[in-house]
Amino acid sequence: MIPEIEKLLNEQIKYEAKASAQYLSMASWADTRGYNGVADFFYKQSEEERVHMIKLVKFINERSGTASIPAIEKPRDDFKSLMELFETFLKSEEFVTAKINNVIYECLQLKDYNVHNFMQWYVAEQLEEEAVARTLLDKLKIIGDDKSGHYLFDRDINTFQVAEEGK
Ligand code: OFO
Repeated sequence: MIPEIEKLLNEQIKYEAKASAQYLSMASWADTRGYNGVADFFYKQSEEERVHMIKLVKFINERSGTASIPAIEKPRDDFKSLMELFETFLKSEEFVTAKINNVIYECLQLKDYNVHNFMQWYVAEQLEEEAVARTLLDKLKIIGDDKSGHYLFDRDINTFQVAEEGK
């Protein structure tokens, strides 16, 4: 494996691990405030990010590289509102997308078409996750401070997610 690419993929492991920890923290935040639907949504998201991380670990190791498991800092848990929670979600996804685009850019520079091909799965995944994050944030903007709106958002969020995945 090209050393520069191995380094970038190892950094990507860290970003996926950070996203997984962040979403677990967000799930826990929601769980303790009566937003059980939102909590389930983020428990699932956290699990998905862990899967993304493991996929990278295996890929690096199977291609004669060495995956390095990173230490990660404590995720945020000081959200003031559902809106802030979902703004953080979107920002996190945009950050990961930018990092994935950078890996792809370097793959093309270094002609590593194998890794380039592997990373396409992440590109598709990011597109979907960013779209979900944006849509949910848009819905919260419509709802504003309306408490019954928050109740319905929490009740319906996982139905919505399934519909997005199945579309
Ligand atoms: Fe790993 O899929 Fe989003 O961040």
